[in-house]
Amino acid sequence: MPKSTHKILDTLIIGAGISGIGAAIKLIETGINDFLILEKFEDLGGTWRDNTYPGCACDVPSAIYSYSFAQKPDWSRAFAGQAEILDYVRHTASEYGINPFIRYGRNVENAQWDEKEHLWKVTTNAETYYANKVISCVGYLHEPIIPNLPGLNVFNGEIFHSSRWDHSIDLSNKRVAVIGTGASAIQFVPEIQPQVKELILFQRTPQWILPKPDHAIPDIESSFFKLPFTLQGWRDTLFNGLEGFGLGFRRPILLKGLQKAAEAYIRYAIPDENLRKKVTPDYTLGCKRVLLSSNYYSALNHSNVDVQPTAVKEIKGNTIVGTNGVEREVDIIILGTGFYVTDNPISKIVKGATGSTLADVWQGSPIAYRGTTISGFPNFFIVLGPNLGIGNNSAFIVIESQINYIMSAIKTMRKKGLTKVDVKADKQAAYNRVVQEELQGTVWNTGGCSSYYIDVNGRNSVAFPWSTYKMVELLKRFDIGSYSIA
Ligand code: N01
Repeated sequence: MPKSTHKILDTLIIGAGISGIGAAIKLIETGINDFLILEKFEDLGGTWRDNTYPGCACDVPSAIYSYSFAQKPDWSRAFAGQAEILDYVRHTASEYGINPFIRYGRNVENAQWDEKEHLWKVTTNAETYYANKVISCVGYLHEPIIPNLPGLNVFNGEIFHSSRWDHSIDLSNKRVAVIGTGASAIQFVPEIQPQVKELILFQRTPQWILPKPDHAIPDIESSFFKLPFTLQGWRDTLFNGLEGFGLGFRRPILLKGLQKAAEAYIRYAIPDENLRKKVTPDYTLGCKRVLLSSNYYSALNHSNVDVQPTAVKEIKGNTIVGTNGVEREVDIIILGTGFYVTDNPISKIVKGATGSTLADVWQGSPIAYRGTTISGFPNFFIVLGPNLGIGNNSAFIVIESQINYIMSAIKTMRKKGLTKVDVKADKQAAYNRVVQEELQGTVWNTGGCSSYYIDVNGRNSVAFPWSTYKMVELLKRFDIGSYSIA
């Protein structure tokens, strides 16, 4: 590598959420202290910092919603709330000494690979940084989708997205419309329903929902989990149990029984025949992420709730017009419309060896080798990358598996004195051919729904087609033979 005059870091991490903090902890463990985390906001925590909507909580059991190396025996609930999870992330960052490595208020605007120097030049709104490696930890549920609806930008009332909840707006006695009925909406709808005068839910597609076995965890249970091996044993049990769902996603016939249970739950929870019809999906359970809630359907039964099974056509003044022609005048609109998943904005600013961005190369269909490295983008690692979505288990498992792989790559580079690793295009293509073949029979591809798993080209760029065990195995160690090296 030619000599550069800039201060050069070993690694830059983009994003101080669960992935970024985890990567930093493991870098230090690997003996690398020559790194920084660039965080665009003024606080860490990622999705758990952004999402403060009422009722925001985990839909994965808390016992497995933590790093394997920083387990927490004393969650207050079986499915922890946002504040407790954010506290956990903050506490872990501080316990492992990560805070001094974070540079807040640094929005990455451009990241360019320098083929001569074997360096990434990363430009932010504040400063420019240089590093040999970049680990993107920006997540894929981060950039809110604000739908491009005619009249939305001149709506006369208040409007905000669920992930940017405006707590200064008082919802009491207001006419509130919610657009979107995904994982976020089903959590906040039961919380706001008692406050508002009218709640109009614009539901483009109903979701399959199962009851959520949430409960407060008594002290005695937490004390038990402080005994050696008990928490690990419980984590293993939950992990293996949730893998059963994964098997169903890959062999949809196995989900029939669960779908019957979900149908029975609708019958149990909703007395009104007409409302039942509106909320019953016509696609196979699992095609969209299966949701858990024990209070969403009961909230819909109240007389101040009006479920409109329609997409939204436009906004006229204070009136929302559905594509079915329905018109409802409201004071406030809450967008529960989700995130840019397969068109993550980071792809537009990361430029590889040829100067093309990830977005140029991907053309709407994100693709990576083992979900982590991209040919032509040397020394760039993407956590929660393409085709690693599991939907049935904790995201921590995916994140930690990828961090293992990345740390193994970094150790290999150090051991062999390498300054560049770039996955070979044919290895990347062969891996993804198999991924796509394996996805063919899964519920995500065959279940008859549209979901954020499927990109603009109709390709599934999100789901992982095998078990989580296989993912852990696949990402256990860096396979240098698949890479061009220098
Ligand atoms: O977003 P979504 P979310 N007009 O994409 C609708 C994670 N999460 O924020 O289904 C009208 O699921 C869209 O309709 P349709 C979790 O991974 C985790 O709720 O596309 N409607 C849908 O109903 C989850 O999967 C936790 O037809 C429009 C909704 O908006 C992910 O975040 C908790 C529309 C979007 O649903 C995203 O969840 C919460 C339009 N123009 C969330 N555009 C945990 O507990 C979109 N919609 C860990």
